Amino acid sequence: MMRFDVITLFPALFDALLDFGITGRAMDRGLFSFKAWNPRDFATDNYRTVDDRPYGGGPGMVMLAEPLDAAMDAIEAELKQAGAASHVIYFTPRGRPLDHPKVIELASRPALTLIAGRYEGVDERFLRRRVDEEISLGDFVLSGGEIPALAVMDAVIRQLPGSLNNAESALQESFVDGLLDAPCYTRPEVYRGEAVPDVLLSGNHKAIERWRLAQRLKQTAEIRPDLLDKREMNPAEMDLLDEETRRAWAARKGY
Ligand code: 9WO
Repeated sequence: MMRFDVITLFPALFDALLDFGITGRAMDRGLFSFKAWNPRDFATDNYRTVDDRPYGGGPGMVMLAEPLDAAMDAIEAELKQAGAASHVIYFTPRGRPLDHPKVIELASRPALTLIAGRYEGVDERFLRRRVDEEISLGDFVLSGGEIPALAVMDAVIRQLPGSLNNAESALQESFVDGLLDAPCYTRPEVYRGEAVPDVLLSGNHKAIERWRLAQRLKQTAEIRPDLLDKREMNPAEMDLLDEETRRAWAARKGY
C-alpha cells in the first residue's frame, strides 16, 4: 500500500480527496494510506508559533524550520518502522514542472512526503536539508502548497494498480501518447442549434478513430505545439492534418 504523509497547517483541506470520487474509492480499496501532520502540533512554545518575520525585511511571514523539522522527524520515525524510505517534495513555482512521466515515476515509490508551504514561504535552510525535489504546477502563485499536493495525490492515486476500472483506464490512455484529448459529445444530437459531428453517428469505427486522431493532432498543433516538438509526427499523421494546420506546422518546424 502506497503511503502519503503531508505536512500542512490545514489538514481539513485533504478531506475532499479522501471522501469523494476515484480517489475516495481507492482509499476504501486500501490502495494508499494518508496521514496529515500539522507543524503547529510540533511547535514547542506556549503560543505554538509556526512562523516569524523575514530576515532582510519585507511583507508577510516565513514558516519556521524547527516545527517542520520536528514533523519530518516524526514522519521518518514512522517510515523507518514500516521499512520504507521517504521521498520528500515541496511545492513551489520555482520547482520543476509536473508532467505525466513524473507522475508515473512518483506512483512507483512506496511513500511520498508532501510539504505544503503557507505565508511567504519556508526557511530555505529546511528546504535545502530535507527536500528531495521541488515541483511546480505552473507559472502562477497560490496561497499555499495544499492544492498542488492534492493535485499530485490525485494524479498519482489514479495510476495505482486497481484504482481505475476498465472504462476509466481506456480513457486516460490519451495523454500518455503525448497528444491532447479529442472533443467529446453526448445527447442530444442537436444542442442549441449545434449538431454532433456526423462521423460520430455513422457507426463506422475506423472512420471515428481516424477523425478522433485527426482532431487530437490538430488541437495539439494549434494549442500545444510544444507537446508535438517532443514527439514528432509520422507521415500518416501528417496526412490527417488539414492543409492550413499542416502548413502552420511545417513553418514552425522550418520545413
Ligand atoms: C512562491 C513563489 C513565487 C515566485 C517564485 C518562487 C516562489 N516560491 C513560493 C513559495 O514557495 N511559496 C510558498 C508555497 C508559500 C506561499 C504559498 N505557496 C505556493 C506554492 N504558492 N504557489 C505555489 C505553487 C506551487 C506549485 N505550483 C504552482 C504554485
